Amino acid sequence: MNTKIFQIKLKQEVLRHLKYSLGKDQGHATPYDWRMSLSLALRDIVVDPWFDSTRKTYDSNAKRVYYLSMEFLIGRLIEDVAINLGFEDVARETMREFGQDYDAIVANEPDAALGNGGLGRLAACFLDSLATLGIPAHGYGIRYEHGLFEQHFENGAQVETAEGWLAQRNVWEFERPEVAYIIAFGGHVSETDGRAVWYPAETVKAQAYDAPALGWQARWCNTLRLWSAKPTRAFDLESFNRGDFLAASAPEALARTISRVLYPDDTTDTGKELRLKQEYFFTSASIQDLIRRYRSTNDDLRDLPKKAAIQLNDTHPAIAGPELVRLLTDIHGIEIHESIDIARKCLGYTNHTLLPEALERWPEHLFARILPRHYRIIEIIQDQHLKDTGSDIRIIKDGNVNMGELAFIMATHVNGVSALHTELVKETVFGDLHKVYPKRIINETNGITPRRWLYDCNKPLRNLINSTIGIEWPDDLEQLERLAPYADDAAFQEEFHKAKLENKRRFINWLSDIRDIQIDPNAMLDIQVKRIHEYKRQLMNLIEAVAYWNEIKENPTKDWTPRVKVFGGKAAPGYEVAKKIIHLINDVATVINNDSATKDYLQIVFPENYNVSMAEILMPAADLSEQISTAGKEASGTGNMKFALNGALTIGTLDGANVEIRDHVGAENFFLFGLTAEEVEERRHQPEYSRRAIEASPRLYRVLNQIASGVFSPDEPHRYGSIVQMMYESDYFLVTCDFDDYFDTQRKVDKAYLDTKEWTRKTILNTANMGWFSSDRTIKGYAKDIWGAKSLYER
Ligand code: 26V
Repeated sequence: MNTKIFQIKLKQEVLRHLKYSLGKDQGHATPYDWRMSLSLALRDIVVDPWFDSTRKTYDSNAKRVYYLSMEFLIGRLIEDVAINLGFEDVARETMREFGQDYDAIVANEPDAALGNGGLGRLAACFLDSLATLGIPAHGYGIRYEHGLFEQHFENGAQVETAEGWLAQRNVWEFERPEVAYIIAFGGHVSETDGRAVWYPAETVKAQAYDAPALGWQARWCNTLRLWSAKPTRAFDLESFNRGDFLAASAPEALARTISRVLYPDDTTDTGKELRLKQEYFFTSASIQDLIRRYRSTNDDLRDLPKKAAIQLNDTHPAIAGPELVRLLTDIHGIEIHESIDIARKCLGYTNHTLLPEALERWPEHLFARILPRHYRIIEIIQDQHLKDTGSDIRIIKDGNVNMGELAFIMATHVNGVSALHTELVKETVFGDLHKVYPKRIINETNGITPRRWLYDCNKPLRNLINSTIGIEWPDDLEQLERLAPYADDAAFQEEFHKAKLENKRRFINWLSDIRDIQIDPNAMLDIQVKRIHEYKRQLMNLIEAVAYWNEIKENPTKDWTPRVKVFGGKAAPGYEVAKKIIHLINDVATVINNDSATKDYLQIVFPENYNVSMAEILMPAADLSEQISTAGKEASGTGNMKFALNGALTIGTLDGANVEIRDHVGAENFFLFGLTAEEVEERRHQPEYSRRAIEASPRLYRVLNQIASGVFSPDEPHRYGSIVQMMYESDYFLVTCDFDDYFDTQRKVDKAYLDTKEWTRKTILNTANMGWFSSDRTIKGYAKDIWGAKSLYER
C-alpha cells in the first residue's frame, strides 16, 4: 500500500476508534483519547502478523523458547510499534492533520515499569530480538498492578509513591479469561505406594494477559504472557491433580496481594514469604501452560526437550525445575528420576550477579511450609546429584534452600553475561559446582536492541547513518563498521557533532520544563544513570565533582572545561546507605549550583524518577558515560552499551562488559582507570587500605572533611558523618583507593573534550564499533549454544 493511501486509512481508523472505542468526538478529545485511538488503530495492524507467526509456529511444530522472567522493563510501546510497522511518519502526519502533536501523544503513555533495572531491561531487549530474528518464543512474567515505585525528592531525600500504570486502560494487552491455572500453596503431602498427593492449604488462580511482541518490520510477532492472580472460587478444582485435590480454603486476600506489586529491592535477599509465592505463582502457571501447549500437538512428554527450551532469568524462577518434575511425575506418571532428566534437558539458567547478598536463599522451614511437595522433590534432586557426582555440594544447607545451587544443578547450561563475569562465576559463586560440571558454565555477553536504543531514541543520528551507509543496519548492526572510514572526514565529523548537539538541546529543553536551570549545550554532559548501589560508586563520582569544584575555586581564571554532571537512579526503599548517597548528591548540587564563581564550569543535576523513557532522552545526549563500578562487581552493565552506541565516550573500570566494549572501540577511544578485579581482591587484604589512601590524597582528604563538617548540610552538619566514617573504616568498594586515578583520568577527559574534532572522531569510532553489542547477536548465541532454536521466517 502506498503511503498516501495508508495515511487516509490510518486517519479513518483513528477516527473510528475515537468514536466507537473511546466514545468521543474530535472536538472533545483529550491527549489521552488521541493516544488511545492511535494505539488501537496501530494495534489492529499488529494482529495479522501476530496470527501469522502463531500459525506458522503451530504448523511447523518447531522448538519454542520460553523466557521466564520476574521482570520485563518495557517502557512505552506506541512508538516502538509504529516504528516496527514502518508507520512512524504516517502516524506523525496523521496526528498533525488532526492538529495534534505526535510527540506529546507518545509521551502520554505511562511506562510499563515491570522491572528494577538491568535484568528486567535485558528481558525486554531479548523479546525485541527474539521477534526480530523470527524465533518462536514466549516471554512469561507477572502482570504487576504496580510497577517500580515512583521516586520524588523532598528536601533532597528520596520518597517513594506507588506506581499506577494500570489506572488507565492498557491497550497493548488482551485478557484471556479462558487461560487460567490453579496455583497451590501450603498444606501437606501424603505418600502412599510411592505415589505422592499434595493437599494444599490455599489456592489462587493465575489468569493470562497476552501482549504482542512485535519484531523489526513486523516480519514476526511473539507473545508476552503475563499472569494476574485471581481468587479460585467457582473454578473447576477437579481439573487439578486428577480429582485428588482438596482445597482447604481459597482466601481471596492472597489472590489480591500476589500480583499486586513488584519487589523494589534488587540488593538483598529479604526472604519474604510473599516474594516466594510470587515466584512460584508465575513459574507454575508458565510451566503448566507450556505443558498444555505441548500436549495439544505431541503425546509423549519424554520428548518435551525437543520442543521446549526454558530459560531462567536469574534464580527467581528456579522453582521451574522442581515444578516440572512434580507435574511430570505426580500428574503424568513419569518415574521421578526420569522426570529430573527430562526437566534438566529443558532448562537453562542465567546468572546476573556475584554479590553474595543478592543470591537467593530461603529458610528451609519457610520453604517447606509453602511448598512441601517441592521441598521433597529438591531433596530427591539433591540425592541424585550427590550420588551421580560423588561431590558434597548441597542445595539444602545451613537451614536454607539455595536457589543458585538448585538452578545450576537443574540446568543443562548456566551462563554469565559478560566474558569477565563468566570467568568470575567459574572461580567464585559456582567454583565448586564448576569443578563437578566443567562444561556447564558458558558465556553469553549481554546486548541491547538497536531499534529502541538508536533508531527510535536518536533520530538525528539515525538520519545521518541512513544517509551515509543505507538503511539495513537496524537488524544487522555490525554494518555500522562502515562508518569508521568517515571518522577522519571533516564534513562527516561536523554532521555527527551537529546530531549530538541537537540531542543535547532536546535534553536541555526537557530539563527546563522540570528544573529552573540554564545549561550551555556546549558544556560536556557527563552522565551516570543506574540504580544506586555502593558498588556502582555514585559516591566516587560525586566526590570527584566536589574536588573539581575546589580546584576551580582556587584558580577561577584558568580555562576549565565546562561540565554538567547528571545523576539518575532509584535506591531500594530499605537501602539506607543508597538513600543517604542520593540525599548527599542533592545537597552538593544545591551548594555548587548556587556558587556564582563556578557555575559556568560545573553544574550538577539529578532529575527525579529515572526510567526507560528518561533513558531514551539521556543516552543520545551524553558526551561522557560513567561506568565506574568496583572491578569484579558489575556483572555486565547494559547502559554502558547504550551510551557508547549513541556516541558517548566512556570513563570506566575493567569491569563487566566494559572490558569487551573497550576491546571493540579501541583502548585509545576509552578512558580507563582503576584497580583490576584481581588487584581489588589483593587490596582488601591490606590493613587500613582506605585510611592510607585518604592520607595519601590531600584532595580526597579535603572533600571528605567538607562533607563531614557540614559544608553541604549546614542545617544538619553531621548528616553525612556515617558516610565519611565508612570511607575511613570499611570502604568495601574501594572508592578511596581508586579516587586519585579517577580524578586524574577525568582531567584527561577535560583536555580531550576541548579538541572538538578529535573528540568527535573518537565518538564516531565508538558508534561504528558497537555493532557487536546488538541483542540480536546475544540471542543468536543463546539460540545456538543453549536452546537449539531456529528462525521461522523467510526473508
Ligand atoms: C535481585 C533481587 C534479589 C532478591 C530480591 C529481589 C531482587 C530483584 C532483582 C534482582 C536482580 C539483581 C540482578 C541484576 O539486575 N543484575 C544486573 O543484570 C544486568 C543484566 O544482565 C547486568 O547488566 C548488570 O550488570 C547486573 O547488575
